Parts: sequence; structure tokens; C-alpha cells
Amino acid sequence: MPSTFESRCRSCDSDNLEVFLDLGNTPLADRLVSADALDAPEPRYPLKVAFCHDCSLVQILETVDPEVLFTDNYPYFSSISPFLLQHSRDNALDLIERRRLDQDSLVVELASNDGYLLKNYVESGITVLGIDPADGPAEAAERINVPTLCDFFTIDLARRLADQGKLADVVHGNNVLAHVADTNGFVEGIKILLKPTGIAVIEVPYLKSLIDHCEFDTIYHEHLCYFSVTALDKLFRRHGLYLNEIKHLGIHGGSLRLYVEPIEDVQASVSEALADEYALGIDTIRYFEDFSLRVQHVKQSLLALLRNLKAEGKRIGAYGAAAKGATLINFIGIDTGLIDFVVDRNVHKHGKRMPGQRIPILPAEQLIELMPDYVLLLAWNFADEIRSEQNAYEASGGQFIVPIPEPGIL
Ligand code: DWN
Repeated sequence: MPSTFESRCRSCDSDNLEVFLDLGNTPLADRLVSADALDAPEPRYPLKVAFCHDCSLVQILETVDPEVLFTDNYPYFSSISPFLLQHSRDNALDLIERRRLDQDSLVVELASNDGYLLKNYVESGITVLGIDPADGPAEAAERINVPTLCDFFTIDLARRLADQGKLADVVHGNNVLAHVADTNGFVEGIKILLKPTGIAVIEVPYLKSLIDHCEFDTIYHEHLCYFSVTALDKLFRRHGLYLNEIKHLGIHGGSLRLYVEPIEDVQASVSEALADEYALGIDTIRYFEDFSLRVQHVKQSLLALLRNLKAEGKRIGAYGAAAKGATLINFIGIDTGLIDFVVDRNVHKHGKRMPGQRIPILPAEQLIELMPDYVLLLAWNFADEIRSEQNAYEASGGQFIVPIPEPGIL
């Protein structure tokens, strides 16, 4: 399966890139291994992270074909998490009020998945259009009356929609901006798709949270870019869009909600974030220089913890067949000698194996029956929700292990 080495910045096209983290050659994080493919080779790709000295964008240097990453059997369904569903509903209802949306409005979501967000606009009688290349989630969206184009959003698609008079009052894009190989084309497409009075509301994981909490496991081939406000501001301005407001969110280990418009009206939330990042030196390589050492510390510390527990005869499972879990187990070398199984609520993942280490994935309901002594939280970003769902496991004496920022038993 093809991939491309990028020697120039995905945002500003500079060649002044400096690698500060190398996670080795790793399998694709969401390409779960089916039972009938256990003997088939798994492609692995370099996973090196670089800093652009000219626009401060952090990015990986390998681009894997998006047709390979996001189309057939893409296993991620947003509606699995009740927390994410409520988070999304609150966002939609806030915008309906803020932007005075009605039956004459159009709301478009890029990477609309299974209709988890747009369904809230449909319930309010607002016209929507979902765009997502993964056929499974797109079909799930259609089943709940969210019209969805099963396709990648590109500048060409934006032009076709604009030519059809389909300009948007609101464009949503949650956890997609980091995923697109043509970063500038995607942003230009948003500019084309927006009405002059429209707004793009985009959620991205926040680079500062990744570094502060050592969230190296959120680095995988689906995530081409890792955004600071500094880098985002430059990216949007290049296309006549303005990052006017941001909100800090706890979801996915720390994210930003970006409010981007064709009209400049920069609020304090943005200017304060830019000033904070400048004071931190997030626009210099120095901010990233010790990150690799901190990642190595987590690796050694977590391996020692798991090995000691196994030496004591303990049984260890894991929770969350998450993409980030694939990076963690493959970079650290957590194999079936340490972890017996992974449980997950997503039925599309059951019966498959984790990429690389090929740890079997079982239904979450089985955890209480299997009753391992410890469970490694691969989906640590949903720890509260998972612990609440699995309270019987902990009440029976089971204990969870968190891997980052410091491995430890809860
Ligand atoms: O950017 C992306 C993020 C938003 O989602 C995508 N590229 C891929 C995906 O990354 P991930 O798989 O690391 O995301 P999650 O949502 O942290 O994965 C959580 C996993 O845990 C899923 O497989 C679902 C599962 N889960 C569960 O079994 N029980 C989640 C919850 C909340 C639960 O209660």
C-alpha cells in the first residue's frame, strides 16, 4: 500500500523541517486485523514527527493513501460515546441559537461520520449535508435521515457544491483538519463553501495538551498535523479566513474548538492563546526538545509496571481498541505475553485483532466475566465514562491502569 515521504511543510511548503520524535515503523492504527488475515503481512510505515521552523506546524512526514486509511472497513463510529453525543448536541444547539439558524439555513459537516452531530440540526428542521468517505458510517448516517455524500471533501467538491448554490451558514469539521493530505486545499474548500456571513466551527486536538500530558499515543498515520493556535492562525489567514475565537475542550485529551470566519473579528480568547504560546516558545524547536526523552520514560515505566504484575502472576486486559491504543502497544511492545485481550463497545471491532500486536478484541460486556486483575486503559480519554460503565468490575476488585502522562494504577 502506497505512502509518500513529505520533505516540505504541509501548511507553508517550507523545507525547514526538523524531526523531534521517531516512533519507528508502525502498522496503521485503525486497520484492525480480521481473523482470516492473521497470516497476512501488515504494512508498516515510518512515524516521524517534525517541527516547521517557518510556520510552527507540527506534522508527520509520511502520507499514507487516504483511500487506504478511511474507506473500506473504517471502524470508527462517533456515536459509541454518550459523552461525545452530548458534547456534539450542546455544540449544535448553541450554534442554532448564536447564528439564528432556521429552515432556510444550510449546515454542512466535513467527516460527518454516522450523523452523530448533524442529526441535532435535522431534529430542528435545518437542512444539512454530511460528507464522509467511510461507507459504513455514511450508511449509518443515512439510516437516521442525515443526507451524506460518501466522499472526501476537497476543493473540487467545494467548487461543485458552490456552483449548485449550496453555500453553508455553518461548516463543521471535527477531528478531520489534521487528517487531510491537502491541508491548504481543504481550508480553501471551506472558504469556497462558506457564505460571506458564514462560520466554520472546527475541533482539533490541541498540540499543547499533547506535549503537556505526553499524549504521544495520539500520534498515528491518520493524524498528519498537530495544531497550535500559532500554526492554525497562519494557515487560515493564508486563505482569507480568520480564527476569531477558540474554546478549550477536555475531549480527546484536550482539544480546541475553532470559530473561523471570512470576516476578521479576533476575540481575546485567540490573542491570549497566541501570547501564551509565544511565551512558552511553541514557535521554536526548544519547546519540543525533551519530548522524546519523556516518551521513552513512559515506555520504560509502563513496561516495568506490566512486567512486574505479570511476574506476580496477575492477569491483565485492556479497554478500548482505540487508534491511540495501537500506537501505544506497538511503540512500547505490549504484546499478548502481557495483555490477554482488549474489550471495546464498538461491535465493528469485535472478533478482530489490534494492529501489529494482534491482541484479540472482545465485547466490553465480557470484562466482568473475564475479570482480569488489571485493565490497561487504552482509551484513557474516556476514563470517567468507562469506569462508570464498568463500575461492577472495580467493585469486584478489578483495577485500571492509566498509561499517560505517568503510568499508574488507579
Ligand atoms: O481522530 C480520531 C479520533 C477522534 O477517534 C480518529 N482518527 C480515530 C479515533 O481515534 P481513537 O480510536 O483513539 O478514538 P477514541 O474515540 O478515543 O477511541 C475510543 C475507543 O474506545 C473506541 O474504539 C470506542 C471505545 N469505547 C468503548 O468501548 N466504550 C469508548 C467509550 C467511550 C466506551 O464507553
